[in-house]
Amino acid sequence: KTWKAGMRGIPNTVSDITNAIVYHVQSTLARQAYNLDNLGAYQAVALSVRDDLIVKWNETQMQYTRKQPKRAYYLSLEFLMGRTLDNALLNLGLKQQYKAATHKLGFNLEDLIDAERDAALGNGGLGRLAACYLDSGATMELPLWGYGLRYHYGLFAQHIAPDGSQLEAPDPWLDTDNPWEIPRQDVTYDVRFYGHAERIGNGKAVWTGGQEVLAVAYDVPIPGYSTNTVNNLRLWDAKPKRGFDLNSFNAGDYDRAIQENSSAETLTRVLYPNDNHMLGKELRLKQQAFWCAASLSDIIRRFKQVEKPWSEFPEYVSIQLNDTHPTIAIPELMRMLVDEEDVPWGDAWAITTKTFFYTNHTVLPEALEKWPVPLMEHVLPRHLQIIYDINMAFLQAVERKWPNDRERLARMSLIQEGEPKYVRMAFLATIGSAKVNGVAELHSHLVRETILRDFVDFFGKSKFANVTNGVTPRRWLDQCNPGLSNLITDAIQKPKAVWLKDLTLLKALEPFAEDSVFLKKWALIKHNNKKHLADYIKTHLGITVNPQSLFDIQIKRIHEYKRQSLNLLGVIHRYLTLKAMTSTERKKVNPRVVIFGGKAAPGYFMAKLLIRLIVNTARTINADADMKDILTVVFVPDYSVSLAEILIPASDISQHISTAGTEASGTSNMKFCLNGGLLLGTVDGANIEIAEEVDSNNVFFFGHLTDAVEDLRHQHKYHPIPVEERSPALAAVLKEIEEGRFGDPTIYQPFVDTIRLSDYYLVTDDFDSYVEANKMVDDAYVKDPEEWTKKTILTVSRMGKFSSDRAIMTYAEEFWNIEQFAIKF
Ligand code: 26V
Repeated sequence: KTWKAGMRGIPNTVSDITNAIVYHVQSTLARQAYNLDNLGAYQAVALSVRDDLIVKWNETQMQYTRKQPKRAYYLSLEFLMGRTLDNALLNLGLKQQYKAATHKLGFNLEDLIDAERDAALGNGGLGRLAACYLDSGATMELPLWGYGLRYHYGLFAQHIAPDGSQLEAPDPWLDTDNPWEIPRQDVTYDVRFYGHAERIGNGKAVWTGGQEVLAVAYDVPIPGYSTNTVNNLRLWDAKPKRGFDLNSFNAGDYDRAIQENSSAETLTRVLYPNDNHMLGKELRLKQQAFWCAASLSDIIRRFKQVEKPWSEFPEYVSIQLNDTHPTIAIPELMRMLVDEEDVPWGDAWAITTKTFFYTNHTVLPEALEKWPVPLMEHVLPRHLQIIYDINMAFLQAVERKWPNDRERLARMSLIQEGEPKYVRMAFLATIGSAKVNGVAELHSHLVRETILRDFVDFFGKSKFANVTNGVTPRRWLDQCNPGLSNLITDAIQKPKAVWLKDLTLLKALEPFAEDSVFLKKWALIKHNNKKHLADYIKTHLGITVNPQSLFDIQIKRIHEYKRQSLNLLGVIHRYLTLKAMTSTERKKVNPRVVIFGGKAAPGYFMAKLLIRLIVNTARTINADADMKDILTVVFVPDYSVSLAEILIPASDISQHISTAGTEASGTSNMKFCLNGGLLLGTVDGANIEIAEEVDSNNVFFFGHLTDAVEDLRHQHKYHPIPVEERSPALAAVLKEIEEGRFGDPTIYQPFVDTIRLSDYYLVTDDFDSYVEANKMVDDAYVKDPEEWTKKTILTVSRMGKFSSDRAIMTYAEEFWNIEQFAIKF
C-alpha cells in the first residue's frame, strides 16, 4: 500500500508493531515493559491499534467531507458492542502480526483479548443489532454513522445469591481507561429542558428558561472488515453548562452550588435495564431528548457545510430510528427548522417526513412507548406543542378521508385520551417517517395487521416494509469460531476476505455434507468448542460437563414471552422420566447438558423468580447421583456478548421457543445456526425464515401457530380447563415443584400459579408438543450422528441470507438511498 505524503503509515510489520506497543507501554502508560501485567499489555496493544484506527478514521471522514455523499445516521439508545480488540484486529487484517508481536514481548494475545471488559451499552437483541449494523455499514463502505449515549454504567452485572436469586451489581466500565473512544471536547451542543414555550404565530414559538445541559461528543471508530473505511459511532456525554453556581459557592452553600452539576451528570449515568417493558420515568425521557437534540444539532451543522437550501436536506441526510426511543427527534427537527431556521411549517414537515425511517422491534403492548402528557409538558413544553400541531393536521387529513368516523379518530390520534393523557410514540414515529419496517416477515405482517393497521389503510401498503434482521459473520463466525471459519475457507476455496463479505458463498459447502473426511473434521471442531465451554463451566462454576453430551442452550433476556419456563418445565419432566427408569435403562439414554443464561430486568418479579427456580432445580438435579453423566443443568451467570462468543459455537441445539407471534425476530437463532447448531423453536420471528432457507427437515419446530394464540387465550380466560386435564405430564411436573422437590414451594407458588391459572404465554398448550420435539432431537442426535452432522453442514451452507450485510444494504438501497463510497488511499 502506498501512503499519501504527510500521512503516518499504519505499522504492519511485526517489528513496527512491537515498537508501537513498547512505545505505548513506556510513554502513554508510563510503565516498564518488564513488570507489565496482562491488563497493562492489553492497554498498550489497544492504544497501538487505536493509532491505526485513527489514521483510517481521519482519512474516511476527510473524504466524506470533501465529496459530500448522502449519509445515513442510525439513532439507537443502545449499542451492545462487547469487546473491541479482537474484532478490530480481524477487521484491520492485523491479527497474525499482533499475535507475533505480543509473543515476542512475552504475552499471549488471547489472554490480552480476554483482559478487555465488554462495552455493555445495551440490553439485548435491539442493542446488539445496532452493533452488527455498524460493522456491516463500514464493511459495505456505506457513509453510516451511529449516534447514542455514553452511559457511565452499562447493563448491570448479574450475580447469583446463595439462595439462587439474581443480584444486580453496577457496571462501571469506564473506571478502567477506554482506549476505543476519542473525546471531542470541542464538539458540544446546548440542550434545554423544562422552561416555557410561547407561541409567536405562524406555528413558531420561543422556548426559554429551564435547565441547560451540555452534550459532549465521544467518538468510537468503527472499522470495516478488509476495507479502508472506518466509520464513526458518536456517543454523547452530559456535562453541566456552567461549572457550578458561583453565587451559592461564594455564599458558602456548597451543596446548592454543585446541585445543578450532579443533575446534569445524572443524564448519562446509566443504561435503563428494561427490555421489552416501558416505564414512564422522567430521567429516561430526558435521556432521549438530550440525545436526539445533540445528534440533530450535529447533523444540521454538518449539512450547513454544503450550503444548500433546506429543501435539499433529505438529499443529504437519512435518519433511521431504532425503535421509538428516538421519536422525539421528529418534533425536535421540526422545532429547529421552524423556530430556529425560519422554515415554514409545511415545508419543515415535508423535509422531516422524507428524512426519518422507523423500525419497530416489538408488538408486545407493554413495550410500546407512551409518555404521560403532563410529564412531556413539564420536560419538553415546546415539543408537546409541536406534537399537538402535528396531530391536529394529521387528524384533519384522517377526517377528510373518512368523514364522521369518531372512533377512527380516537384510535389514530397521537394522544390517547384518559387521565392522564398519553403521547403514543409509535404513531408519531409512523406519521413522521418515510418508511416503517418490522424485523422479520411474520413480525412485519403483524405490525401491519395489528398495531399500525389504521395507518396502513391511511398511508397505503408501500410505506410499510420488512427488513429481516441479520448478524455480522465477522464477529459471529470468524471471530468466535476460528476453527470452523478456517475449515470453511479451505473447503470452499475462497479467501475469507471474499466469503465473509458475501455470505451466500457458503452455499459451496453443500456438497461437503457427503464427504466423510470433511464430516469428521467438522464434527471435531464442534467437539473442541464444546470442550472449551466445558472448561469455562468447570473453572467458573465448578460443574463438570461431558462434551460427549448433547449441548442444549437457551441464552437470552429472561422474559415470560420467551418461555424459559417451558424449557425448565421440560427439564423437570425429563428428570422425572429418568428417575422412573432402572439404572440399566438410564445408561442407554443420550446424555444432555441443558444450559441457561440471561438477565432479568431488576424490577421484573416473575423473571427473577424463574432464575431462582432454574438455579435451584439445577442444584437438585446435579446433586442427584442417578443423573451423573445423563442430565446436567447449568445456569451461566452474567450472560454477555463475550460469553455468547463462547456459548454459541458450542451448541448442538439451541432453543428459541417464544409464544408464536411474540418474538419480533430473534438474532441469536441466526448466530447458532451459522455456527453449526440446530434450532429447536416455535413458528415465530426469524425462526420461520431460517427454516425456509435451511429446509424444515433441519429444524425442530413445535407448538401452536400465531393464528391460534388469540383463541387459546380466550379459552384460558373464559373456559379454563385444569392443567391435570390439559397436560397430565405438565401437571406431574408442577406437582413436584409444589411438593418442594426444588426448595421451599411457597417461594415458587406465584410461578406455578401463573401457569395454572392464567398462562398468558400458553405454556400448558405447547408443553406436550415441546416434549415431543425434544424426543425428536434426542433420536436424531443418538441414532445417526453422521446424519446430524450433515444437517449442521447443510444448515450453515444455507445461512447466507442472515448476514447483516444483506440487511444494511436493503436499508441503504430501499430506504436511505445512499451509495457505497470506497475510501481511497
Ligand atoms: C423497549 C423499552 C421500552 C422503554 C424502556 C426500555 C426499553 C428498552 C428496550 C426496548 C426495546 C424492546 C424491543 C426489543 O428489544 N425488541 C427486540 O429486537 C430485536 C432486534 O430487532 C429482535 O430480534 C427481538 O426479537 C426483539 O424482542
